[in-house]
Amino acid sequence: MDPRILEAMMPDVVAASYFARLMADGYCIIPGAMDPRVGERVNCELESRFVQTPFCKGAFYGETTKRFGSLLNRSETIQSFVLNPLVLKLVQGALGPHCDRFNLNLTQAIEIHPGAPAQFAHRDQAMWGGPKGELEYLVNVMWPLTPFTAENGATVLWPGSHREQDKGFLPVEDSVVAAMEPGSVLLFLGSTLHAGGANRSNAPRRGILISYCLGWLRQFETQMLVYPPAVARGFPRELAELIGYSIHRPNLGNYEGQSPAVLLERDVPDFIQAQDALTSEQQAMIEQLENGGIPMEAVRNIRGHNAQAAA
Ligand SMILES: O=C(O)CCC(=O)C(=O)O
Repeated sequence: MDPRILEAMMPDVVAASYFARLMADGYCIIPGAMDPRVGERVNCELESRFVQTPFCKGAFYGETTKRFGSLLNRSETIQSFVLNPLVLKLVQGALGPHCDRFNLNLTQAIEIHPGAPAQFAHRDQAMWGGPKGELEYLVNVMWPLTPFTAENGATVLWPGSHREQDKGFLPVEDSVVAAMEPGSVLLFLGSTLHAGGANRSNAPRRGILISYCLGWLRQFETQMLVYPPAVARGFPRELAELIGYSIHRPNLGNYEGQSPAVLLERDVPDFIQAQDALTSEQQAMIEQLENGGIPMEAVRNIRGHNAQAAA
């Protein structure tokens, strides 16, 4: 059966099954997640940018690869990748327990050219200096625009490496190749060791990488500069919120004490009323306090400070 029909019939069962694989192996591939014609359209929309973009500089990106970001500025069709409901459900499952909301971390087109060597194996969560192994920071989503094969540089992953954070390198023999066709999608955790593969074929490998991170982290690609209010105003609300036009409770990322979504309104008022955006637990605590219910120590961390710092 067409995977998209199965998903339409039993969305929760399908999501639960892929989520279990993602968390057990550190990655999962969903065949037939998107009509491949959507990918073909994106490929055409990005064609001239692929051609005109210079090769990257530096050993990590790889000097026989091309990359460019800001994809929502370059193709309206990309919105259907970024907002894919099944993907968002899996991302919510992985990141939801560690944040009030998750954000778009980057959109990046990657073209690996013939002759490119394999990339250094790495974990994308290395960008952030917090503790590793206790929480997931990021989910990566790779949508192939050309077939991904072992010969042409398909992403290589180390299954289970998200449980071995102390190991920077693992034997190549333990890796798997994410071979897939356009229309399929690969999801992998920010804690999973992976790399772009070597391209030993005679044609470039193209893919679109979209990643989502915890809503309280600095994003890899500075989304609100890439999509300033004049641009984000034209996006669906859900997309604008993912970019960062939203509050991460309590009160993080505000503009004049309100959600930066206020900047998407046609007339932004000169005087803006600062407004609490608290978690439901904090709100309940305050209500209890107002009703004379609980001692002051219990609300010391109301701004997200720890109790000692706030004392
Ligand atoms: O192109 C790929 O398959 C993976 C790229 C990657 O892991 C990266 O650039 O961080």
